[in-house]
Amino acid sequence: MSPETYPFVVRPLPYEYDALTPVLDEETLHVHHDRHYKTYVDNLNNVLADYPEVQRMSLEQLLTKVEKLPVGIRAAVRNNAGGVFNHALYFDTMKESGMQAPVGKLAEAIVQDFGHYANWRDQMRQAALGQFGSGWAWLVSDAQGKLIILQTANQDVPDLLLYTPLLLVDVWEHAYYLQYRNKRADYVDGWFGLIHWKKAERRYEEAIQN
Ligand code: MN3
Repeated sequence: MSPETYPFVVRPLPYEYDALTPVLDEETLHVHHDRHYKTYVDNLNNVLADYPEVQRMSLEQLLTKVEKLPVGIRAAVRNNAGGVFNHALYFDTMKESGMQAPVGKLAEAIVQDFGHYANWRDQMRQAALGQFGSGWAWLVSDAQGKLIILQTANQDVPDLLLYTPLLLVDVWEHAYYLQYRNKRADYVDGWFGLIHWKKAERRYEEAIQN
């Protein structure tokens, strides 16, 4: 993530709206990206509009330096900056289906920490399906390169001072309901085939270098 600051902008999808079919159809991507994600960007900018001293903070700083925020906007910043961060990364770490397996050092780490890709997939799936209500399931790395699966509720992010997010799956109903109705499992199973493993690998390499 580049250190962008206010006013935050909607990042265009790095692929066409029909690129993720049939797992995610065009309508789902338009509604999710153009409306839901955009709303978090707009709301975050609105929240920060009257706080010039906060406008110099990056997205990561807004999410990690809560004590620097005026008390009255902390909850709104947490929810909307989280929504911006999570959605930008979610859309960026998917691609048209093709390569289905992890690569490089990340592939090695998955074997080391989970025994086998299939075990990792099972645990990631359980995290996504087991997240009660709206939220996210994450694969993150700590600074030593240990991989951890996490869940967060709503638009919360993992502790970015401890972890580098590598992958995440949005399990808010808005991510899948148009297409899958209540079948979250079918959506999550499809998501595994959209993972942009090269980008996840790049993020992992950065995580262990820093
Ligand atoms: Mn979403």
